[in-house]
Amino acid sequence: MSKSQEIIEMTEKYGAHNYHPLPVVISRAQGAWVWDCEEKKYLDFLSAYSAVNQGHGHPKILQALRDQAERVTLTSRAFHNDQLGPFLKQVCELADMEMALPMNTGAEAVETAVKAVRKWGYTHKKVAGDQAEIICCNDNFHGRTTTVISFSSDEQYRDGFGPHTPGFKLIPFGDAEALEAAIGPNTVAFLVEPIQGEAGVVVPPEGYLKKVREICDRHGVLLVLDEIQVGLARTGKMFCFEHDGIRPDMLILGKALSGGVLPVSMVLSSKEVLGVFKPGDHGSTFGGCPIGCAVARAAIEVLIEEGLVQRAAELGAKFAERLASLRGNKVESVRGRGMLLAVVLKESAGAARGYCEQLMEKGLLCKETHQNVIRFAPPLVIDEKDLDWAFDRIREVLG
Ligand code: IF1
Repeated sequence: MSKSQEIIEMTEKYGAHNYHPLPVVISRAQGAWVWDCEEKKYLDFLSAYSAVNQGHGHPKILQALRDQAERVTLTSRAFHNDQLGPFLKQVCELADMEMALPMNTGAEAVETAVKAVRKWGYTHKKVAGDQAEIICCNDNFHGRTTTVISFSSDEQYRDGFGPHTPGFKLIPFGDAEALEAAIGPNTVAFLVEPIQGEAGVVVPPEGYLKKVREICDRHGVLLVLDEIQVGLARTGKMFCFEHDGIRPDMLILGKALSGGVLPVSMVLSSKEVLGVFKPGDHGSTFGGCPIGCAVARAAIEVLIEEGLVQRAAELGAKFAERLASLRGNKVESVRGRGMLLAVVLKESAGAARGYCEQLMEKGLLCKETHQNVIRFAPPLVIDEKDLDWAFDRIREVLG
């Protein structure tokens, strides 16, 4: 039995079966490439769901990790540490926000956002106790905690995990009129992904966020954008909302904030909104830890120094055009923005999973989402010639 096979069996035997991964065991990685236990090499076309925008094993980020590991890794927030202040300042300036609150995983940051807008609703909008309502979209993905799945529209994510947290209302994604109709006196926020990732890289109609911004303003509703997957250069802008020329009231970041090295997430907003948290209201043992902050500071510098925003825009536009040329027997359409792309398969083509397995055999790692969509999201540092190589493999399988 191969080492990889042995590891897969061990993982299946001792691990809960909450995933169905492709049968590849990654043991090391560099840039856009990963190697399995038998030293077979694969091109990473998922980037850990856009967490590894800066590429695997980035030397600058790893150096920050090593340096900080030697100094101090964790202090808790009972004391200050010398990495947190500079990190908060850097991200606030990057996003042009007044205040930030660091957490670890994306779902925790979404939970933090929910708590902040609810409390803002009670203290500033004068909503009656426990009546605050948050509007979200069908087919959203914001994480896996019990409150976050309470506003999922996906039965698999919700069923069997109740009782669910009340206070959420769902509307169709991309429909500004539906938002206006759903807003009531107790609505405190609209939480939305600028592009729905898990739903299958669904880009809303042109002008959607502009209309949403205007509606939220008119009703005194906070616009909260979950940019955990689409933020930080992935779509060809530092933040996806820049495509629409608007600004959110609250921004949620995660994944690539640490370049995929440690779980670092964050909620950014105004002093008015994040100011609702008083000492003791909220926290996290690891949130804002010096090692996370040091790594994230380096990860953000890499995005800027290496021009990864521009790179995502240019390489993404080219690659999208090439993918579009594959439309035909199997490929129905191509969608996405920057380097967050997806091909939608025709119903007659069969399940996306099988194509991901074929691509894996050829050395290209992609992941299906739902039955008929394959997402393409390589690290933004990928070489152009590696993109050419990937395209040839994709054409062999989907052309
Ligand atoms: C898994 C999906 C992607 C996210 C947005 C919050 C979170 C996520 C927009 C929560 C996380 C991850 C979770 C991961 C797979 C991946 C995913 F397929 F599940 F939906 F990317 F599309 N908001 N997305 O995309 O962040 O708590 O995980 O740090 O296996 O569940 P987290």
